[in-house]
Amino acid sequence: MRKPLIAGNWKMNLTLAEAEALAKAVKTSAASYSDRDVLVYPTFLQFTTAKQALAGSNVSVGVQNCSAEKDGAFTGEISASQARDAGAAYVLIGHSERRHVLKETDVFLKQKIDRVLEQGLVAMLCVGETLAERESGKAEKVVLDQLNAALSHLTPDQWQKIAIAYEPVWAIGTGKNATPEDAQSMHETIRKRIAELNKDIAPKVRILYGGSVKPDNIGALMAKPDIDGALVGGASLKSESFADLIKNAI
Ligand code: G2H
Repeated sequence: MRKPLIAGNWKMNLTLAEAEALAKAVKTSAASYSDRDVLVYPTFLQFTTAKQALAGSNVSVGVQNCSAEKDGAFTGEISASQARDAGAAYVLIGHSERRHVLKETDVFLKQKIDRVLEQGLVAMLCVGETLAERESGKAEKVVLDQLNAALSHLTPDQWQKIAIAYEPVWAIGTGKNATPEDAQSMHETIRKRIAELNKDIAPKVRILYGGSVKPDNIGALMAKPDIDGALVGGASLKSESFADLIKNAI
């Protein structure tokens, strides 16, 4: 019942010309698949170019972040309404690079979720534990605390516009990834918690895995019942590997 979703997080990479070329390649590679959704997150500066290159395709475009505020004097920020105005369908919220490098807090991320939902966009909330948290047996608590803080106040209608990306911090860009069994276990935990909040919505929410996902490991991850897609960084930057990821995501 949940359509697989493969999302490319381009992070702070690519020139404008490279982003345009990659977007055109993604348009071609996604074209033959109607049974899975494809999404890319360019930088703000590349957003419109990528969006135009993807016009008429089945690929959605999102932004990697937005402000917790509605509008006004917030230099360097972009608002959820500006993201919607530019044609974004998704907003990535709380990526671990923002939680850890930029010190974004759960309270702040909840505000961002509210801004995104006010605009009718899909908020993709990233959650995940550090290696120290996993090794001390706190992984589930950390992830559920992040989930509760950002999402436990949502109404049933708002839940329709939520996706979750579980990204263990120790697996991001490191070449290490959680085993499909470890990832499934956390995804199941997340879905159980959503069911406690809203049992009807829990089977419908897409929970993506992220952290060194590659064409050769996506199949085993996606074979697990609660893994509904992948949020891919490094391997989404090369047209051939992202094409293979889309192909193998089933
Ligand atoms: C995790 C992921 C994409 P990578 O950050 O969000 O990146 O696939 O490079 O680990």
